[in-house]
Amino acid sequence: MNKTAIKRLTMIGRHFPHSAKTDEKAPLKVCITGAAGNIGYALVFMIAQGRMFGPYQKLILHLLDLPAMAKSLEGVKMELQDGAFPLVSEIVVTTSTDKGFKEIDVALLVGSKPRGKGMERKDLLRDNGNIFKSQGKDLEKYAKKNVKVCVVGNPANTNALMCSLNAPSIPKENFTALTRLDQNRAIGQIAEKVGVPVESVKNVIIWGNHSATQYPDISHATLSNYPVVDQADSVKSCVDEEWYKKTFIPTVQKRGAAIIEARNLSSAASAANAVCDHVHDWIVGTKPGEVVSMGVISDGNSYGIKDGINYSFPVTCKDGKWTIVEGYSIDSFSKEKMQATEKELFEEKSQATGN
Ligand code: NAX
Repeated sequence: MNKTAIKRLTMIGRHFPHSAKTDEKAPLKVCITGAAGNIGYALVFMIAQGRMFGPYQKLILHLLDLPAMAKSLEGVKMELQDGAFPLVSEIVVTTSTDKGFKEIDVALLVGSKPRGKGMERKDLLRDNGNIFKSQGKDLEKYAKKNVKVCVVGNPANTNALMCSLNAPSIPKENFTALTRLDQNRAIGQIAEKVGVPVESVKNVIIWGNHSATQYPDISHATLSNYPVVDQADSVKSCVDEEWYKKTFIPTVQKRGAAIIEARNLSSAASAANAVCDHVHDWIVGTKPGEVVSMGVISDGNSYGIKDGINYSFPVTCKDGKWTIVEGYSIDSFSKEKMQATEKELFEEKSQATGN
C-alpha cells in the first residue's frame, strides 16, 4: 500500500472512530463447549454480533463439541463465515479440549450430558461431575491462568464447583455458574404482572441453585424511572403476597420445564441471551446501582451460607471482578428458602465428588 493510501485510511480512522477502535484491542479467545447444540447454536451468533464483549472487541472463537458432532460443528463454522461478522478474526473447530482450551481467555461451558430416560438425578450428577472434573483439569493445563469460566451445563452450580476443584492454579473466583436466566425470567414475570417495562424492574435476587429449589427473591427489588409507580417504588408493594408466594416463585422455579412442555425443546435463545448478559456484566461491569445474580464460590462470610459450594448471590461487577452485595435484610421466609437451596447444593456436591 502506498503512502497516500495509508494516509487516507488513517484519516478515515479519525473521522470514524468506531472503525479505528476495532483494531485497538488484541482478540479475545473464547471457547464455547457444546457449540453444536441447542444453546450453542444461538450463542455463537450473539457473541459474533458483539452482544457479549461489545462492538469493538475482536474474537477468536473456539467451537468445541463431542466427536459425534464434528460434522455439525463444521456447519456452524460455515454459517459463522457466511455471517461475515467483522468481530470474528478466526474460528477454530475442534473435538478435543487441548485445542479447544488452548490459551483461552473465556470458557463458556455449555456442553454436558443430558438426563436420559430412567436416569436418576444422582447418576446425572456423577456423570457430569466426571465431565467437569476432567474439563477443570484441562483448563488448568491449557487455558490462560486468568481464564473466566461461565458454566451453563446442568447441574450448573455443582459443575462449576467440580471444574474449579480440579483447576487449583486458576482462582476459584473465576468459576461462575449461570443463574442470570432465572433472574431474567423473574424480571419478565414481574414486569408483566405490574404492567411496567422490563428495564424498570431492578435488583431481583436469585439465591442458591439453578434448580427448582432456587429462591427468586423480590424483597429488595425496585421499580425505577416509571411514573406510574412513583408512589411505590418497591416491587413488593405492587404485588400481593399470595401471587408472590403461590404463583411467582413456582413459576420462576419451574420455567425451564414449562418451556420444554411448550416447545418440546429446552430454552435456547433465552439461555444464550442470559449467558451474554452474565459474561458482559462480569467483564464490562454492572451499571451503577444495579445488582445481578451469579453462581459464585461461597466463602462462609455471606448471609450465613457455608463455604465450599457454588451458590447464586447478588453481586456487582467492576474491572472483571464480582463482589457479593452484603447487608440485605433477610426475613424468616427468605432464610428458610435460602437454606433449603444451600442444603441441596451440599447434597449435590457430595454426590458429584462421591464423598
Ligand atoms: P443440547 O443437548 O442441545 O446440546 C449440548 C451439546 O453439548 C451437544 O452438542 C453435545 O454433543 C455437547 N456435549 C455434551 N457433552 C460434551 C462434552 N463433554 N464436551 C463438549 N461438548 C459436549 O443441550 P442444550 O439445550 O444446548 O443445553 C446445554 C446445557 O445447558 C444442558 O445441560 C442444559 O440443561 C443446560 N441449561 C442450563 C441453563 C442455566 O440457566 N444454567 C438453562 C438452559 C439449559 O437448560
